[in-house]
Amino acid sequence: MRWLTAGESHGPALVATLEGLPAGVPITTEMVADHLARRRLGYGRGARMKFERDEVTFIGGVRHGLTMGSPVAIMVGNTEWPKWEQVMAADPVDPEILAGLARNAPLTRPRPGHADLAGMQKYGFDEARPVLERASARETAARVALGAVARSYLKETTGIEIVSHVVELAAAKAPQGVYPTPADVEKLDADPVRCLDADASKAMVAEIDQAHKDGDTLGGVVEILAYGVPVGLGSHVHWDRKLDARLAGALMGIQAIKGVEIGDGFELARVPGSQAHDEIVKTDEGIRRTSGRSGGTEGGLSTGELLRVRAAMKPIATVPRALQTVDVTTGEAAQAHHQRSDVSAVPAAGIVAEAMVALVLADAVAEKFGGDSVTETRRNVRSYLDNLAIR
Ligand code: EPS
Repeated sequence: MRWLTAGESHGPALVATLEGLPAGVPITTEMVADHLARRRLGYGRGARMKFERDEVTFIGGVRHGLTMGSPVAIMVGNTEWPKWEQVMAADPVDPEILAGLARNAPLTRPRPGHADLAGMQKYGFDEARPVLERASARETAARVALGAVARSYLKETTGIEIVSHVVELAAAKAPQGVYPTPADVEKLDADPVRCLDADASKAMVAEIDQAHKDGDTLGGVVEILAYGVPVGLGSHVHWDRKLDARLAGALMGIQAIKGVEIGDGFELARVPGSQAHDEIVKTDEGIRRTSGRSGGTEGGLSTGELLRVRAAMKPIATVPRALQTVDVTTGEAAQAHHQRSDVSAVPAAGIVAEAMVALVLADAVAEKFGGDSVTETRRNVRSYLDNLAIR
């Protein structure tokens, strides 16, 4: 399976394509729109989330609610586009018109923590607009659109279901070891910070309120759980086939993510081996593990237990209480540019992380089970599981 996105934050639309899906995956505009709406939720988002809408259009690959086996292409329109039509026009615009537009003022004071400075240096721009337009987390809307397709494929072929929740927001933490299930998703989506624990949720909201007052921004940690992952996705035989490596790379590829853990991750480095692994026992349901510390992968293979990964998001780089920088036109010390920003986008990052996990698992399922129709893939999955020699 291969996928790509294109489009800028203030461009006309984002586009995303996914190639390698079988025929017969149920997907509709409404299913994609529902996931995009989930991504816009979350206490602490900025003004743009309130007035902008994501407009979903299928361009290819789907007919009457089912994929056809051809590449799926989805467009997510930016309703803000009319305001940016000249600033972000693909074709040249009269420089006099551009000079009169406040929106087009050159962004020469790069924000620490954003791609602005290194991007300008690398690509030879004298201002940050062409860098920040693509570095922006707006692009994650395209990934969530594809993630909606990937999760439908997973559910149809293997029954895999993905859930995420916010476990830390700045200093506020949810109790450890509580894993929401698909039955909790509605409740999670209704919570302002997508946290299952009511007290922790209140503490997270309070953190955001305080940061808003202080002109600051906040990061946090999201946890993603995948239920129903069969044993044997990924492989131990080569580094780039390891499922945990693929998950870590995909999650690290989300804007502002600075750390990824599989299962208990860093905590496992602090305990002896006798307390770090998941012991293997024979139960009435077959061979199982006594705990889930590994996060459901061993040696780069899925174990068939609950898949659990975490991603740490740094605070948003557009800090209202602007940070120290250098104006690249004058070389003088300056304050980083700031117009508006989110205080925190951690709840949204959880939805994006779900999409990335769905895309990685979809790729691993397609690789393991193949199939050109959902029926064929499902048959292959069943045959594999029914014929496992050790179980
Ligand atoms: C973003 C900055 C903000 C967010 C944007 C991501 O946009 P602006 O600079 O126009 O206020 O609103 O996120 C989205 C538009 C979105 O759909 O998630 C950034 O710098 O990453």
